[in-house]
Amino acid sequence: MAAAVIAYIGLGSNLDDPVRQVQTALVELGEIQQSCLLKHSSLYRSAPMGRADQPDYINAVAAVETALAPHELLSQLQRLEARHQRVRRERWGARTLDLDLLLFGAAVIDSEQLCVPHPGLAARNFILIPLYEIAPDLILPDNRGLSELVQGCPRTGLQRLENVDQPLS
Ligand code: A4P
Ligand code: MG
Repeated sequence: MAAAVIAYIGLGSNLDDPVRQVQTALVELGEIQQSCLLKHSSLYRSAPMGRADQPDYINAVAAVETALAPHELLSQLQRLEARHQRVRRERWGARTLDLDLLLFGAAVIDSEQLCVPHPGLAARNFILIPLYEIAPDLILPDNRGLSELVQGCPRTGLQRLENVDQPLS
């Protein structure tokens, strides 16, 4: 693989057997070209952010080593979402699979299609806690330590799932 970077991907699903959607997506992340799946967090159940009248989400975070450029990786993530029959209806509404590019090495990107670090990263417990599980020493591009962010992060509505298959373990 050419010069590779570690990217962190947030996975979320709250429709059509969300645990299975996330487990399958974790396997599929490992099949992306010029990339390999290094680690993933446990699966977590989380109360919905946004509209309250939607099912709970299943969330997880994965670390992928990739030689793709950030926009190429985003395209691959969108192809995967499409394979899970993700239909974009409304912002923050229910979905079969949402894949967010949370971090791409130390890159800071602000283009029309891609904003990295993901703007919701520091404010969402369903991203911070699983990310901390797999990368406790991570420093964000703005030099904030992940551990500091996690300390100030309430765990309200978030529950780690104990008895589900974890594709890499
Ligand atoms: N885009 C820009 N930056 C990125 C990035 N870093 N990663 C663009 C992925 N996409 C990025 O995304 C809209 C556009 O954002 C894409 O075309 C891409 O070019 P989208 O996935 O179609 O839209 P969305 O997901 O409905 O909106 P948004 O604002 O991305 O929502 P979020 O932030 O993904 O939130 N509650 C719980 N508990 N758990 C969840 O996972 N997720 C959401 C969706 C709402 N509530 C949730 C959860
Ligand atoms: Mg999204």
